[in-house]
Amino acid sequence: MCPELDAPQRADARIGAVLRLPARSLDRRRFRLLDVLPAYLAVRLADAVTETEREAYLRGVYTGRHQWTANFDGVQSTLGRAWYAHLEEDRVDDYFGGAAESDACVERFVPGLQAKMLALASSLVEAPVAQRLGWCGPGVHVFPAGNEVSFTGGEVHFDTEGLSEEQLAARTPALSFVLMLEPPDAGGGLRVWDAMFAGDSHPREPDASVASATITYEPGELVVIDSYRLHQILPFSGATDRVSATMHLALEDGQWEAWF
Ligand SMILES: O=C(O)CCC(=O)C(=O)O
Ligand SMILES: [Fe+2]
Repeated sequence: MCPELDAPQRADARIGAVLRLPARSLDRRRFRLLDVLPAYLAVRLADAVTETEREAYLRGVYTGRHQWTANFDGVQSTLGRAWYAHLEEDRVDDYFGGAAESDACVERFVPGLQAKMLALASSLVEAPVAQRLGWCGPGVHVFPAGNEVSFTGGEVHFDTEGLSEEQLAARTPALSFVLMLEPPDAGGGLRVWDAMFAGDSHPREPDASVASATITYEPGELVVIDSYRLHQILPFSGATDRVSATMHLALEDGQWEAWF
């Protein structure tokens, strides 16, 4: 294995930097995600989808624009429904009531994307991955150019919203996957910190003594982080929306399950 490392922004990082691998290392089984992830802030898999696939997915996302779900007064939209957004907006009934339609919509406009995300995850965790029963499967985030998230960046957060109190207490293994379909013109990377969930769901940005790294996404790249790791989408500029497919995973009773 010949890992390519993105250096952390402090030399004394307790854990390593970001591990960056070409997609072929997946085929060749030259690394095991679950073994290496604890030692890194994130794992990046370059060219996780072909350029042809990426372009087709992206086109489909925009063809389905009239079916996007607007969240948080339109600062972001999704194709398919995102659990954390519905939870925070008190729209849990819409999430579950609309789950089948959400999946149908993603499959209609971006055929094969959900299966691709599940297959990539399954390949990486080296086990079957099933969609969480009754929940929405993988979906797409659109953060529009020239809108709030582009100016301020996203919230500093953990991806713990889809985990029950029991799962949180047990620190059930949980992973977040982001497949970048279209990065913005500049900025819009993912900042990841050497800081893990410790019970506070509304964390502040750590001070500079906490090591962090910034992932500047390449088109077609898949990024995996531990869902308990602190992270934030950074501000971005230019006229291009930030479009990414997202999926969360948790290991429940020995079975990996996925949702958006
Ligand atoms: O799009 C990204 O880079 C991360 C998205 C994210 O943090 C989330 O969906 O929870
Ligand atoms: Fe997140």
